[in-house]
Amino acid sequence: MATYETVLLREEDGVLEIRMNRPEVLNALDVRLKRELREAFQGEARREGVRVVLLSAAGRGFCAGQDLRDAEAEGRRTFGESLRGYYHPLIEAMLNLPRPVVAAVQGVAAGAGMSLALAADMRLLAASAQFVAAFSRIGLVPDSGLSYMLPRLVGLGRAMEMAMLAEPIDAESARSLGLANRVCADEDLASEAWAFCRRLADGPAHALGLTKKALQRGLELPLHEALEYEAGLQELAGRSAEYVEGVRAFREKRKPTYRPRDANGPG
Ligand code: LHQ
Repeated sequence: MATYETVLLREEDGVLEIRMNRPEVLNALDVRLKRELREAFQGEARREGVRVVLLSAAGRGFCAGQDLRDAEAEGRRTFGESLRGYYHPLIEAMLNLPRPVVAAVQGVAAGAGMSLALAADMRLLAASAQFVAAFSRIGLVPDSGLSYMLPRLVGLGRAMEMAMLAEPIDAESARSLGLANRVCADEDLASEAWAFCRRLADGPAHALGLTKKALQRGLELPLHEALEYEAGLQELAGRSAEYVEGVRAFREKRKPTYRPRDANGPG
């Protein structure tokens, strides 16, 4: 497994945890952290054996967005170049990964840090979690996919308010808005997140990858095309060892085992 300076990796039971590790600045995204996150999602997350990815953060905050002090290391790069060089490949790697990505969020997720959390397929929040679409506070516009993901998750009117007023959204409000799948006590976040990810990793990995695609495309396509797209994916899923195992387990009245037992097993 690769080793990085500002990203910690841990892999267990098919779950790869990608942990941002600049707690002293609330995991603000400097060039190195951006590069390492991008590499981890483009490389490590795609390795065989990884069934689920957990994005987490060290310290009291999830991510304070772009490191506003990192201008020097960014050199003469424009905002557009920084976005295209680092943020876009990272966000695309997360959304295009054919595996579930779960974010475990404690404390603040601001600006591009909020975008990162929203690019995960599901979010588990600690009670301390706060989303702040901080861009407008410093005279910027939503970026790193926020304008794409936020209205899809909460609807246009609420997304407008969040992006324009940039008020902090606490964990309970986030849950009622559809931004959180679960909320738990801060001290339980790591164990809850691992238990959640292990459950996903026990599932049919190939089918879950296709499920991610189906739901993403379902938001984009007209009904007829969405139905056709589903049918195409079902043709694939229906030919898999996972389906054979799922139906066999149903008939035998036992829980299916989707994790590969050997190189030829399902998964
Ligand atoms: C930070 C940061 C930070 C550096 C806290 N940078 N050090 C923009 C530009 C270019 C291209 C791409 O995209 C973007 C998108 C964006 O992400 S724009 C939004 C950027 N982020 C922000 O505007 C948030 C700035 N931070 C804050 O407003 C506060 O720090 C929040 C509300 C996040 C947390 O407040 P507190 O809990 O009171 O913590 P704090 O402010 O004391 O921060 C702790 C430390 O972290 C502190 O360091 P220090 O050495 O003074 O103790 C902060 O300076 C540092 N820090 N955010 N983005």
